[in-house]
Amino acid sequence: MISADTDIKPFDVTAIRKEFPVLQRKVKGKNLVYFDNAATAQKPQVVIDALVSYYQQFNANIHRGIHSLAEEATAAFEATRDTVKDFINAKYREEIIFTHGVTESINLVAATWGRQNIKEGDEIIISGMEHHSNIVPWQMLCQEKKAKLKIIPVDNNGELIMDEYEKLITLKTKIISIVHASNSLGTINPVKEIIEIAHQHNIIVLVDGAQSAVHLDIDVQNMDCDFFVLSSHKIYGPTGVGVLYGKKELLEEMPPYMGGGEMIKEVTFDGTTYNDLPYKFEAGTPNIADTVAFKAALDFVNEVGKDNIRKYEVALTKYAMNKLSQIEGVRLVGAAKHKTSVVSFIVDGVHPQDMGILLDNYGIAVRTGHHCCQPLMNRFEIPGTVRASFAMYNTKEEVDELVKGVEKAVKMLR
Ligand code: 7TS
Repeated sequence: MISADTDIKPFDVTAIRKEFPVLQRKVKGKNLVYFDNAATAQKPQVVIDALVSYYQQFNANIHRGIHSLAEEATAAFEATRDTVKDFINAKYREEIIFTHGVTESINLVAATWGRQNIKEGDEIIISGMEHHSNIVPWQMLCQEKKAKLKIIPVDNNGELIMDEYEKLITLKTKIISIVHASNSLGTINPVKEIIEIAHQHNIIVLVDGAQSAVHLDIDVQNMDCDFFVLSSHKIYGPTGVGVLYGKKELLEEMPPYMGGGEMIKEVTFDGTTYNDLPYKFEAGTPNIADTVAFKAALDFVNEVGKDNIRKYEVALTKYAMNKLSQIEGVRLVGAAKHKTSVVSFIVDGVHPQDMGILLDNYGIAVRTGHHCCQPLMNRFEIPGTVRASFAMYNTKEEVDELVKGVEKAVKMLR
């Protein structure tokens, strides 16, 4: 779906950039440098076109209508399910549940599988580098069930201490919910090893793929995770769409999350029978337009090639880490061996927020603060970091702009 006049292979960042209209804009009179991709990625024209064309040409509610528009909308919506299935290599299409995002997907599992299976005294393991959305739902469940939340510690490089992980497991451990790639440090966790160990103890594992699905090849069958969650908006797709992948046998045993239309087979005042997967978990009218457009984003990523993207992003990240670490007073946070394209840093004597405001004056968008990982920031005894996170359309020249901006800010603020 990349326009024919752009030569994309081998990886051509100039051509890629032309596909993202927002990159043409100025901020504070400067060319936009968008380094907040871990929060949300920008959208290529094909995604915007897919969104507009849905509303212009075949807007209709899905699954229920027999008229042409309803059939077309249903086909487009369900086509995204097939594309997601292939994107993460799920075995069955009914293992793909559409949600509003990672946050809802995790809450769904905690509220359904969790309520059904967690009893007083049971234990849930997460890690010290989780996003709040993979902490709070489990805390809420633990509070309700009088269960215990245990935390895999993080070392000074920002990697999980795997020996400690094994020690946390007991006969009471029921589920491990773990982030695949950290949003604040970029650390890629050894999820396959974590899952293998968990399964030896009959413990199921949820993998938070919010940050990994866009950068890494995801094969849920090979990984053997029990649940995998992702958000469209971090993979160049629209906001408001997410995925819960779950192994079919688990999803079938789980009670529904929300009640309403679509998730039922038959309703009488005496009782209700629930729909088959995946619809049992998709009550109400879903976010049809954004789900339809999500397919265009996945097709786009597949066309550019995840391998190509990853190689490029890794090189850019190394370049940025090298340049930033040479600035006096700059300290990189997180030195994991395997990382996504996230560079987090602090500057002696400069509050991350002040740095963020100054960089915005140069047109550079970074994220500052705790990145919804307050416990991790506490672990490093810092209030937060400045985070630059790279996508396929970022360039070396943009990194140079960031380095110049940080140097200027350091001089001004210290
Ligand atoms: N888990 C991780 C690892 C994340 O990075 C995020 C969002 C979420 C869960 C929640 O995803 P959502 O799509 O439901 O919001 N992370 C970020 C971030 O790093 N900056 O803004 C949002």
